[in-house]
Amino acid sequence: MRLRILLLSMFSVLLCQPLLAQQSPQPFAAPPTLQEKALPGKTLSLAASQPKPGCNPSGDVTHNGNLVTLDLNVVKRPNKIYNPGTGSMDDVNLRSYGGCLTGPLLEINPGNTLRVFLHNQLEPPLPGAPECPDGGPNCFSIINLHFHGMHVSPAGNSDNVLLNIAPMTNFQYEVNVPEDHPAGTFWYHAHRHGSTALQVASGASGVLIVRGNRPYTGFTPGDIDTILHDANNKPFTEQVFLFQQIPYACFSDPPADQKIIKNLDGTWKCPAGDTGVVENFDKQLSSPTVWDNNGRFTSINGVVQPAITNVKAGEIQRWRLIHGGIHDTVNLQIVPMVSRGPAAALALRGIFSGTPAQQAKTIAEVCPITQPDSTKPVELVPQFEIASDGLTRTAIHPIGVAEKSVSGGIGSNFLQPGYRSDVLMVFPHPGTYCVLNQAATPEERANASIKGGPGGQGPNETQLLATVIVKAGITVPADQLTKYVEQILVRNNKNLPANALKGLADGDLTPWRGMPESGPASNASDPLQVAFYIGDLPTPPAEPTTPPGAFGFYINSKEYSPNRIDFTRQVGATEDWVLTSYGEPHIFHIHVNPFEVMDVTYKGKSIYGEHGECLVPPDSVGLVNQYCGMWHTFKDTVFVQNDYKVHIRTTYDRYIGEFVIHCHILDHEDGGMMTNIEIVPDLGAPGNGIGMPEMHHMNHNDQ
Ligand SMILES: [Cu+2]
Repeated sequence: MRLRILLLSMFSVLLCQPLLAQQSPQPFAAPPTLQEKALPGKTLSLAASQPKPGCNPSGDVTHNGNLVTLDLNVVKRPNKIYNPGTGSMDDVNLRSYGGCLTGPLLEINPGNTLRVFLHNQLEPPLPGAPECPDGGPNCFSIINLHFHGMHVSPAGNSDNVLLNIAPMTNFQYEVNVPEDHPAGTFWYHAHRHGSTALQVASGASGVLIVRGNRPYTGFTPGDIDTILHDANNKPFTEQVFLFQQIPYACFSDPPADQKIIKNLDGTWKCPAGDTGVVENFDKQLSSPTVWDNNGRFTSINGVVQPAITNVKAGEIQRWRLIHGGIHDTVNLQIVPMVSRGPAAALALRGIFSGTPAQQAKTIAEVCPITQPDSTKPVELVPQFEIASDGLTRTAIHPIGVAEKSVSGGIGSNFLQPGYRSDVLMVFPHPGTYCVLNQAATPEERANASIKGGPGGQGPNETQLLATVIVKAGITVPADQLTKYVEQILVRNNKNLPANALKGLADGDLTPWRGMPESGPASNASDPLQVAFYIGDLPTPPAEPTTPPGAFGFYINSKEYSPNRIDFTRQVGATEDWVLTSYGEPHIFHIHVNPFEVMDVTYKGKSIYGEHGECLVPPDSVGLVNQYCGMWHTFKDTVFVQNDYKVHIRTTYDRYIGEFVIHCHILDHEDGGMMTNIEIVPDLGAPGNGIGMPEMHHMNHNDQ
């Protein structure tokens, strides 16, 4: 009996420890920024020359007219990540641009030249480390820089992901952002084939914002930035959310027999004094369920489960959401917290403890999907999406409201790795809200069974991403939020041309649309195909052979070869593509030019009605098909669910050169799910219009 009491008291001490450890929430932090450096002969203001609070990235920035010059150091540096599972700050040592948990926030304007002196200060591999052949997950100290979603040249020292910047070397990038580049939310990340997933998972990514001040004149499209302000022309408060899923682990000695140290429940453990790292592709990244089971938490700008406190009820804010993870869906929903039950007292203050599994119970109690004592679904806080993948939509797309606006839409904001979503947020009343990564049913998981299913709709347990503690302000009835946002936009933009103002009153954003509607495609009757498949050749639906063909990560039955160009297309052409996955979903991403989602079909039938309304009914937990709301939107990254066909149209605008198409599940990319595309001046001319007659060295196509 005495033993039992002793055990019980020990147990309760253990249970209470995380609660004792944390008395205040993790504060929300914007991404770090580079220190401004003075131009020669100039001095900076005192404020600009002071080091900023928080992490200061290794590097600096100068502005000189249209030239933005960065010194950016790629380093592996010690850091700390909050772990609610233990209530402690875990020591980590990770690779990133600048050495903070995320790369510095970069802000540029259309017409800027972005000159980046990239200093790769990662240490070369130790003697005896594996060689670095082409492809394969290796060479973790070789890096480069990709400007995801940017419409810039892929050639030379611009957005060229075929570059290898070796350890302890420097490289000068020069990216000319055209005058007519749309304003929006983009990002940059490591993209050296073979080390992409490991480096991005380690934190080698950052947010790139293009800010525009071009007003809509009645003739030329304007920048959405010009209408997002209060009555005094002060821009709406902005919050940047770079979601990262850093799978740091501690390994048992000796290194030759590396095993991840785990708790009894299988989650990963870093004993006191140990340092978490991201070094082992197979053990930390490549399993489809590794992120679900490792007990790690999605971070936002490097902070786990931050509390956002600078929000007032009724205030419109612009949230820039960027999925910088490598593999797993973030199914973003925002729900008001229920202020009863034993867990509520701390939760209302933004304090959550425990492993993801322990937290799932708390979340079910304080942020339930149904209203207390009812089966009625909880009222979500709407996310008014104004741009997807950085490009302004034709209309405000309300996510999470049942009422109809111009484009309609309910449910979740499904963020897949690589996606961006710019949303206007209004919290209807003061109080605490949960920003959730909502769970999906097993059939809806990213890696659905061979039989298919909706797939890619969220984690297996609901996770808390952040809390929002909303101060008193203007209380808005929940069912009037859409009208409220539209009316404020109209009220604060009275100088707009009459037609634009009239449309804005119904959420129409056409005057600020990021891309013009595509023209007709030259190959509409015979579209290009991208078919993703992991498995033994041949790619289904072809009959399997005996013995089976080679196993691999395939696009159109081929694994990546740097020596092969699979698509050679004509600059200026507009063409259709059809994207499919077999067996499990993949994520299509193409560099340089965005594409327009023309249609999504399921078993040969469009999921859209005549005006883009979604014909697919919501499922049992209120999630809707993630393609709802994509009709005729421009994107650069799109989820390709097995059993669905995604029909896209793109124009190879302006730029020639070689770049890539790949799966944005980045461990798939490293595994071989990537292909080269080359845009040439003239498909009908000798050498495709490149080089001189008799010149052979331009062509490395070994097909
Ligand atoms: Cu994939």
